[in-house]
Amino acid sequence: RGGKEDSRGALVVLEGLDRCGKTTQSARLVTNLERLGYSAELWRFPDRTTSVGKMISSYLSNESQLDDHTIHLLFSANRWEKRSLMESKLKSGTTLVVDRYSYSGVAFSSAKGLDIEWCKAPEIGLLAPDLVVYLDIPPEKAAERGGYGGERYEQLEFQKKVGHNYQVLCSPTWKIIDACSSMEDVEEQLQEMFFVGLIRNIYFNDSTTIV
Ligand code: 2DT
Repeated sequence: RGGKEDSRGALVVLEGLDRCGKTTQSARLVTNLERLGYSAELWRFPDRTTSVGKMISSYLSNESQLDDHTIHLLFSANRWEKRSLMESKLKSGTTLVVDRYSYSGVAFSSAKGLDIEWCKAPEIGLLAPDLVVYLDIPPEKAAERGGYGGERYEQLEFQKKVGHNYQVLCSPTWKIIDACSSMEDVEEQLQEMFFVGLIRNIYFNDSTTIV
């Protein structure tokens, strides 16, 4: 197990509503995989460190306004600018645990009323995950956890729409964890899914429709 040079890393994506525990659990999974001898990295989208990411960050914190289509395409561009690094990391054997990906892109933008097929289009050609884990929490429960910051989208009514869109996007290959369970339970289930539920194709299919 672990660290074999001849096998590529896995692309694992965590999705879910705000306050479902994605960030904590992504970090824990990476720590656990490293402990088991895997090469693993924690990634997140939006990646706010790039110039596109800075525009996104300023939009999210309400410091700037952008047309809904424009910001949608920036989120997508933020994934595209990371695609080649992502591919080379995976090919060199590093597993990437990614906190949000294309599914957030579609679920959030279509919650504003944008056409869902239009929202999916710019994601075509990005790397398809080997495993998508959805941390499932009712929006009301997530809101009770508090800590909704002041960022755009962090409002109950909007999160309800996003939750509905995730259900629309959810494919049978997604693994679902009840995010109301204890942190330890979620952590354990996630690790198990990494080993049991992972379907790792040898080659990436560049033209995969990922959403
Ligand atoms: P964080 O709180 O996780 O930093 O997310 N979002 C995210 C989109 O609208 N489109 C996307 O493509 C992605 C990746 C979800 C910041 C917010 O940005 C939203 C919450």
